Amino acid sequence: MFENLTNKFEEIFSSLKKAPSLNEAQVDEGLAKIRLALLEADVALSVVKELIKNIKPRAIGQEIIRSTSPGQMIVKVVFDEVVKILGEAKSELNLNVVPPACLMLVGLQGSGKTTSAAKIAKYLEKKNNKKSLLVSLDVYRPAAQEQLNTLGEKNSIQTLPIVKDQLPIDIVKRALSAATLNGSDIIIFDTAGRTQVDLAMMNEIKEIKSLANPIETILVADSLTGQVAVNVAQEFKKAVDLTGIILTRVDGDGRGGAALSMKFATNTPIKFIGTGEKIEEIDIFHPDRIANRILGMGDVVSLVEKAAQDLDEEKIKETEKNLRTGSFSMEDYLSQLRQMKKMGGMEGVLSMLPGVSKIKKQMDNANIDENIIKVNEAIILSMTKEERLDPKIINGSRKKRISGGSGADPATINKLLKQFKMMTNMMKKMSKGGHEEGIPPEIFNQLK
Ligand SMILES: Nc1nc2c(ncn2[C@@H]2O[C@H](COP(=O)(O)OP(=O)(O)O)[C@@H](O)[C@H]2O)c(=O)[nH]1
Ligand SMILES: [Mg+2]
Repeated sequence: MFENLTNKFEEIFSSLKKAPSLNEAQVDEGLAKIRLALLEADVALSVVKELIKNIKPRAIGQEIIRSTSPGQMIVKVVFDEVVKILGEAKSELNLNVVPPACLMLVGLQGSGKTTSAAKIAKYLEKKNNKKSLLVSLDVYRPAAQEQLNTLGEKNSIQTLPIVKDQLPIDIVKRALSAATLNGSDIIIFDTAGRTQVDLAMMNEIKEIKSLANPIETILVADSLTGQVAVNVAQEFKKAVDLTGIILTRVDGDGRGGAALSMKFATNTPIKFIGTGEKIEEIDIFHPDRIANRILGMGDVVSLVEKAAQDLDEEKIKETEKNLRTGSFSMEDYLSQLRQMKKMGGMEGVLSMLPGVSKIKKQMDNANIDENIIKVNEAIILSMTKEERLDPKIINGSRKKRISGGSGADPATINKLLKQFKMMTNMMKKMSKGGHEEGIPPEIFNQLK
């Protein structure tokens, strides 16, 4: 997520931070680099201008140039201004209405409306204990209605049964009475999309909107399309007055242009981000956490929250302790691999750690993905207790036995042993000199 932009910010900040003092020309040079990085990330020009305009007077202010750690203070200024551009506070769904509260999702074809409809229903069930009814109004694309209903059934969310050849308006009427009858708190309308914004599409949305009277009209936009997503949002905003935006495919978006531009360019808050194809891969949009990620400071709060939600805290504490005391073994590695699997693999964990782009590259080279996690699990399970505690003793004949037990070839076992070594070295380094890796000690301690 946003790794291209993050890498550039890390570079710019690290050279600013190195300088013991900064003069105005150096600050200007840093700002020029920031400007370029933002433009290359496909951030809207109006947003880049606004950011630089707000950062500049603060960055060249006397308090910074004269301070003892000018680079550090500039980072803080940039962070503050990015948070402002992103919208300052998180923006929740408005459900403050006599039920059923209608939410209407609009957007281009393939932007992720259907997936997001199911994600939101699940999210509201988990977080707010609300029962949703999923309703597809996409009568144009073949099997679109079935797609939503299948998703609903798979995830135990109520869906409106499909009546063949019914028009969207009639489906809305049926949904409203069905929701009242079965006591749904929320109706989520998944509307049809087009490949581009057109008049017929807008007219249909307006008609549906005036009948369903939704409390939230939410645009689902694909962050991978960058400024196109922003332009689409502006058009929808004009035509149907959006109350919020869901930005999807943020998981694959290295640039972050849409995320950074959306709020400022459309004056509409991003309410959620989609971070994967799975039903639970949706997050509230927290401007401060996103700014942390973009600026390479890591989304530690989300990481900790996620850890608390998904993971076995005792196990983590034990692993952390072993890590610090240098007795980190294959057993710990195995438990860590399992925790990682729960958290959506390496990618999920690493993308949230601060200063992590360097490490992540190493990991990419080591080719760690979820499949490999499974294979590694099998290999470790085929080791004896002795071997797990002290992998150094694994010689040729032991390798052969492990290979037989796990089904993995010796080369894969070697790779795991090498990875393990690399990982323990890296962790030793991080636990000693976390600060050098870009992790402030107070944050690093939270992770322990
Ligand atoms: N990686 C990723 N894929 C997504 C996300 N949201 C949706 N998708 C995928 O995008 C494709 C189109 O989504 P769909 O909901 O059918 O789009 P719709 O045409 O707007 O209803 C599907 O393959 C989804 O799995 C997301 O946040 N991340
Ligand atoms: Mg759809």
